[in-house]
Amino acid sequence: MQQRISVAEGDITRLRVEVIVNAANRSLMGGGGVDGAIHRAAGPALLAECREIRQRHGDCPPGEAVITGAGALAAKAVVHAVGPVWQGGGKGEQALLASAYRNSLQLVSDNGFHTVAFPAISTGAWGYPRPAAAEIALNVVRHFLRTHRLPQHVYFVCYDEENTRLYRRLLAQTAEE
Ligand code: AR6
Repeated sequence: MQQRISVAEGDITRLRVEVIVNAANRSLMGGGGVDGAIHRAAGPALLAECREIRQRHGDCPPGEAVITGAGALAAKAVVHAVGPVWQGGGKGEQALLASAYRNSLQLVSDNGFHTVAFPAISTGAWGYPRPAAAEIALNVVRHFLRTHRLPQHVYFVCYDEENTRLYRRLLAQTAEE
């Protein structure tokens, strides 16, 4: 199991994987942070696809995810996952964050993709405490990999050293359990 999860540091748009997960908002119309970086690198085709999905299905609520092509990115697809805004922990944030990861993995699996990269959803502009978010991300991914053939490899992409250390430590700790 261990070899199916990796931690990488840097810009998620540069990673060579089949699917890149975006930390989107319910409008799917782009934004700052990793969302901005992905839309900038993917170009207008990605936004056009998101707009079409929104016109057909409306907003994407927290905990949900949708899949599109990847525009100019080297990846084959982008999963736009909407995490919760952190409001102190009493508004179902844990379940919503877990659901955002789970639904993203399900889309990757259903579409036959082997490799996927996640950013640390909700931990930037939306203020989710990093250690708690990392623990949820890792638990959901581990459970999903145990019960599904695909994806074969999941990358957690950290944008800074602090988060990289956090994920590496957690990965090592839980591997021993
Ligand atoms: N590659 C990997 N990780 C990144 C990158 C990158 N290029 N850029 C930032 N991060 P955030 P959220 C990290 O704020 O908290 C947007 O405006 C960042 O350091 O991107 O889910 C959306 O449109 C942090 O650890 O997403 C929404 O409105 C993590 O990605 C809102 O922000 C997530 O930070 C979503 O907020």
